[in-house]
Amino acid sequence: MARYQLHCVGGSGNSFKVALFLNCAGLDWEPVGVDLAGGQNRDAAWRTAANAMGEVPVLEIDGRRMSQSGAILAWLAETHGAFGPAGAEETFETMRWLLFDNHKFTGSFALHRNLFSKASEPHPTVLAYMRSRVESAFSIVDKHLADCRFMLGERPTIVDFSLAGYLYYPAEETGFDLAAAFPAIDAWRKRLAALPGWRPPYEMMPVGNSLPMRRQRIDGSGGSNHRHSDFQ
Ligand SMILES: N[C@@H](CCC(=O)N[C@@H](CS)C(=O)NCC(=O)O)C(=O)O
Repeated sequence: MARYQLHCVGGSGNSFKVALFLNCAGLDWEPVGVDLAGGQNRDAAWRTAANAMGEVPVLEIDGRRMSQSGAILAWLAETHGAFGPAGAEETFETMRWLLFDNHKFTGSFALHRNLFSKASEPHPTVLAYMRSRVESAFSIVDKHLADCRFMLGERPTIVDFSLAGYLYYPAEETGFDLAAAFPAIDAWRKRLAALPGWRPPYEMMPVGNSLPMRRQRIDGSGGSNHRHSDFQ
């Protein structure tokens, strides 16, 4: 058994954030699939054993199970002395961006993706509202990245892993052509993808089941979570 178990599903960008750290830091880990589509995370026993918040990712080591990708990333950086902030100023900046990511950047993008490609009948007004939230948050990060290689400067940190969690899923899932709309984000995600250990999310976590895309349900092709990213 690997040292770390990451309870996750391939379609979970929040899980991918943690997988990125584990793989880029060269740690001994394995993905453990969670059946979100089948409601495993709503099961009382799973919540008691794995995460009372009912979410993935959950990182397990020596019987300890941790949730919330931002908290896990901070713990991993501290524990392994890798990809963490250096000094008080960067520690503050790290917290600042992790909160922005969870609330606005990933928060809006992941919800828009669910509505865009998975909800049965997304209301056009709601979809347009979520799209505008994404555009607002992404414009802020795009502007920030126009002047630096990584979010905190010259080297990659957990801030990059957190913000990049959903940026390698195909446009047919997310509804965004990132290369066309946000050139600085596109250039930065390519720099991250060049790091040793980087692999696309469905390759890194070929496990579990998330809700199938609307089209797959209509086609009857089910909820396989073993798709490919179109990012190169
Ligand atoms: N802020 C949390 C968000 C976790 C989250 O939203 N996980 C999703 C998958 S990406 C989930 O488990 N959703 C299941 C549900 O809400 O029922 C984190 O960063 O870990």
